[in-house]
Amino acid sequence: MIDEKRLEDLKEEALKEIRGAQDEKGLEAARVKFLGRKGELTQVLKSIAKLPPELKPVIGRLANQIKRELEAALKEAQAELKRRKEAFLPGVDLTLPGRPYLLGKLHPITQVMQEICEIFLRMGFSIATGPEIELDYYNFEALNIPPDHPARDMQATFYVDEKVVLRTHTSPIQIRTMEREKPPLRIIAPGKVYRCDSDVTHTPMFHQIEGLMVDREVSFADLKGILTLFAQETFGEKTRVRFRPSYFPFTEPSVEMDISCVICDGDGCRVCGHTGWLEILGAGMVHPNVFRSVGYDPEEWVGFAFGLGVERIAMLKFGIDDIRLFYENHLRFLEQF
Ligand code: 2NL
Repeated sequence: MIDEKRLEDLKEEALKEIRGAQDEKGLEAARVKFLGRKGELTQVLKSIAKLPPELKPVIGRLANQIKRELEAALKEAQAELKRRKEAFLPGVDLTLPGRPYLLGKLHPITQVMQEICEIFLRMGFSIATGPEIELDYYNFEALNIPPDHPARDMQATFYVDEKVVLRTHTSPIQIRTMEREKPPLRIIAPGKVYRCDSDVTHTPMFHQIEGLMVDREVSFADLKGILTLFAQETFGEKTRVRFRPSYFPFTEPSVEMDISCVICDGDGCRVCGHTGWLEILGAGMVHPNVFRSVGYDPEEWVGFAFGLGVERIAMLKFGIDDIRLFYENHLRFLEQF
């Protein structure tokens, strides 16, 4: 005798076979097995007539409901098989998971370089560029660097030949720009520079940003104001600065600018050598001889210039004590920024 339990079991068994069918043949077999002319559910439906009258409505309703459910499951399984067939391309498995999409990011030095450039762009400077392989003239002579100056020493400069060097700073960009354009001028010159030097704080290639402002009335106060703003935008508005007298052949007077230590805020620590201060750039008023070499009249034009090392700023910003980490291409290091 059929009862409700037996019908439910039949339904579960049928659903399992319908949903588990791997192809149309398997699905048709499942249909015949349960819903065919001699199918198991069909048999049940036929036998309802022989049931005692009080059981007929209950079993009959349940059996018909199960029949409808199985028909629906059959239809759904057919549609699924059709979808799978349509998705098939020779040699292509569309059911495989997608490959992970790895996002690249800018190198930390590039990030700091762009950030610094943007600060000066907001202050009205424009970006200038130039060649990395440079004439001795633009790298040294036009910058009032005499032939016996230490910066010309073979130790520091990569020579290509007697007259050609790898630029040791980005100043030649500014010399070329002044040769090309009439004052007033407000430019920054970012780029790669090369020096024969290698230890925890020096790499043979590093990045520099130089700046130059030339006009009829530019003062040392303008230099201090602009560089103070730069320091506060880069290291935070509470940053204090100080200027110490220094020497560069291409500026007079010359200074070096320090900021209050980013680690100890001036109290003194290992990073600032217990002074509370960190040197971050060199600057000064453009030397009259530099103006003469580009054809600007030093009686008419004045200007200030500055130069900074991008790696040094990045090391201070990110708290890194070995410059070489930037160039070893360890993804786990680079991905932190
Ligand atoms: C430093 C010092 C400096 C300049 C760069 C400059 C360029 C021209 C004329 C005059 Cl065309 N000066 N550049 C001036 C002072 C300092 O760099 O220690 N850099 C890392």
